[in-house]
Amino acid sequence: MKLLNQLGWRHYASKQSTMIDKARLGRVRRVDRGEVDVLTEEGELRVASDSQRTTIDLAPATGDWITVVDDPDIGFRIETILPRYSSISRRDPAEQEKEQVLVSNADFVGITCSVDRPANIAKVERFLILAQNSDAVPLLLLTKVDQGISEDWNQLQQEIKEIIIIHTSSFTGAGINEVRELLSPDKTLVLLGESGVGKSTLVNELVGETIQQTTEVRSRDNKGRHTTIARELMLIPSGGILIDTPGIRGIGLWDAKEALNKVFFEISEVASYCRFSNCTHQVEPDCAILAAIQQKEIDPQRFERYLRLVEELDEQEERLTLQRRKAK
Ligand SMILES: Nc1nc2c(ncn2[C@@H]2O[C@H](COP(=O)(O)OP(=O)(O)OP(=O)(O)O)[C@@H](O)[C@H]2O)c(=O)[nH]1
Ligand SMILES: [Mg+2]
Ligand SMILES: [Zn+2]
Repeated sequence: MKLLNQLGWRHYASKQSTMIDKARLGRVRRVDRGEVDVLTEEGELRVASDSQRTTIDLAPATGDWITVVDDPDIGFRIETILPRYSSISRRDPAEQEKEQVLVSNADFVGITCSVDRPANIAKVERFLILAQNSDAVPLLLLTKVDQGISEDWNQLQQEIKEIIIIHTSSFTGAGINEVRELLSPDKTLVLLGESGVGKSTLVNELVGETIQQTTEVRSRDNKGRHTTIARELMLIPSGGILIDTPGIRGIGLWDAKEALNKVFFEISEVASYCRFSNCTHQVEPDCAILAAIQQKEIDPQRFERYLRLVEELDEQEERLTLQRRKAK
C-alpha cells in the first residue's frame, strides 16, 4: 500500500466510497495513443487502453485511478476508470466542439506565469475559469521572481481576489517549501501555463532531482520552445504528487458558464438585480451593472472581459446545439 498511498490513494478513497481490489489498482502516470503507463504497487505497467477492445467508454487521463486486468489475449488492459473528483478539461483543439480531459483527480491547478513577461489579466482569468470548472483549487504560481516583479504584475495580484498566490524562484529556492507544504502528504498539483514559464524547472526543484528536461527561452521575447511534450505525473519524495504539462498558448473553455460566474462573482451578483433576467447590460433600463459601473463599483475593463467570455461561451453552446441536432 505504500506507493498507492504516496500516489494519493488514501486521499482519493476519503472522497469516494469505493470497494476495490487494491492488488489491481493503479494511477495513470502518462497517456499515449492506445496505451498508458500506470503506477501500481508492483511497479509501473504498460497497459492497453484501446477503447474498442475494453469495456470502458471513457478515454483515460493522466491522474486517473484505474483497475487493471491481465487479459489472456492482449495482456494488461484497463478494466475501469474510477470516478474523478476533479477533471481539468478544455475544448479539444483538434475538434471544435468536443471536450478533452487534460488531467484528473488534481487538488490544485497551478496557473503558472513567469514575471519576466508582461502580465496579462485576461489570460489569467481564463485559466482561473478552467481551474474553477475542474473542482480543483486554483493557485497562481508566479515564477522567476528572482527577475524582479514589475508594476503590472503587482497590479494583477491586486485584481484577482481570493486566490492563493505563491512567488517562486527555482534559482533562489523561494516558494519551493511553501508549495511542498501545501501538497504534503498526498495532494496532487497540476502545473499549467505557457511554454518557457518554468513549469518543468519548478518540478525538478520540488522533486529535488532533474527528472524533467528544460530549455532556455528565446532571448528576444522570453518565449519557450515547447520542451515538455506529454502530461506526466511524478512524486515529490517529501510527499505530494505533481503533474507537469506541455506549454499551452491558449485554452478553449468548455461548458464553463458556472465557473465564469464564480470567477466574476461580483459581476454575476450585481447582474441578479437587473430588471430583466436576460439583460445584456448594454442599453436596458434599470440595469444594475450599468449603474454599478457608473458608481465605480465595477471596473468597466473587467466587465468588458466578462462580456467577451459570455459571448464566447454562448456561441459555443449554439454550435454544440447545432452539431447535436445535425447528428440526430
Ligand atoms: N531566472 C529564472 N529562470 C528560470 C526559473 N525557472 C525556470 N527558468 C528558466 O526558464 C527556462 C524555461 O524553463 P522550463 O522549465 O523548460 O519551462 P516550461 O514551462 O517547462 O516550458 P515547456 O516545457 O516548453 O512548457 C529555462 O531556461 C529555465 O532555466 C527561475 O525561477 N528564474
Ligand atoms: Mg516543461
Ligand atoms: Zn443589466
